[in-house]
Amino acid sequence: MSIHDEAEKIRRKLDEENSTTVSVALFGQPGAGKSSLINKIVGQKVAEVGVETDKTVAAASYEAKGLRFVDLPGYGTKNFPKESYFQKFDIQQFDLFLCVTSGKLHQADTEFFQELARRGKVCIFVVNKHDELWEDGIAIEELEQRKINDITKHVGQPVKVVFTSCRNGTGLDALSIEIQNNLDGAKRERWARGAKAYSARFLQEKKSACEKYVSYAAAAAAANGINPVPGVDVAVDISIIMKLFKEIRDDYGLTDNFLTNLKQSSIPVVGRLANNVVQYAAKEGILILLKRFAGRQAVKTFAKYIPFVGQAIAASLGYAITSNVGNSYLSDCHELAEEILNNKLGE
Ligand SMILES: Nc1nc2c(ncn2[C@@H]2O[C@H](COP(=O)(O)OP(=O)(O)O)[C@@H](O)[C@H]2O)c(=O)[nH]1
Ligand SMILES: [Mg+2]
Repeated sequence: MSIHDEAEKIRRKLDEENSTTVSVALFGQPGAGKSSLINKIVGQKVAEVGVETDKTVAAASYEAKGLRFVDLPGYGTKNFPKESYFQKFDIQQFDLFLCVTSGKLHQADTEFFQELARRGKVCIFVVNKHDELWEDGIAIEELEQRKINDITKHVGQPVKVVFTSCRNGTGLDALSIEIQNNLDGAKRERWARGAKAYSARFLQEKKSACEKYVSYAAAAAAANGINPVPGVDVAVDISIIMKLFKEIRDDYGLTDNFLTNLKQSSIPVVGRLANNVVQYAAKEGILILLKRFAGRQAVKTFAKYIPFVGQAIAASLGYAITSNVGNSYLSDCHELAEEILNNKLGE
């Protein structure tokens, strides 16, 4: 394939990647914690907590970082009769469902679940407010088992149950991993990139997914290069790199405000990494990185990505430099996120 064809292909691939979304629908009784969970999963306050969406006409929809969450209104209510519910909310389109409960499972939730199961849809049961699960003299494991038994009895089949607490963070990592395990291909990677990491393991998944995305963007930046970058003997599209860097920051939850605070951290490594992440975000910073990697003798090649980016592009100097630049930025963001996790630094 010629470099021209490969360039066209990689641009399409990048567009495709950018338009991949994971859509998750949540249902369950008002007050169970659906909005709180959405916010915890994306690591951003996108949904308003403590407001009932049951009475509204439309399902509340939130989108962030390629993840779409829809808070479904009550099933089989006066406003939303069962007969028209699946069509009205286009239930077939969702990748996955979360049945969120905190107290007892309601009849409407059971019925909705059974309809989903009939249509082969994946539904995870989330028992939220785990922090409130307590009874004098009864072990937590026993209380959890009772919940599981109660759900199994209602729905009439074994189902996946995850216990969570938005208050103390219990189970948020397990939930995110369970969701990811029920997705495939590009959606799996989208999830790893967009969802907030609550463990080192998930951070690692995030990094792998970002690495692949870096290879696409770097290839597109190399293929799109029109004007040579001053001081660097190669033509690359800096705007693509700038956009890539912003996406990496978003994927790691590194907002401008958060970074400003982190720069002042009393932990030296945090301050240094936050400084890098901010400095290299600007065009001048990207030029510094480009020059740094262009000057290197041995440029690392990323053999495992050749099938994705194409032979000719992968062999080009532009790609070697842009992928090094992208991975260097990714490394800084990743290390910073590890420090944030280890030191429990919140925004
Ligand atoms: N103790 C406790 N309270 C929670 C938890 N999750 C949500 N809440 C509270 O439960 C109430 C309802 O939460 P919300 O997310 O609005 O529920 P929704 O109606 O299902 O969207 C709010 O006051 C939340 O602060 C949790 O894990 N533990
Ligand atoms: Mg809500």
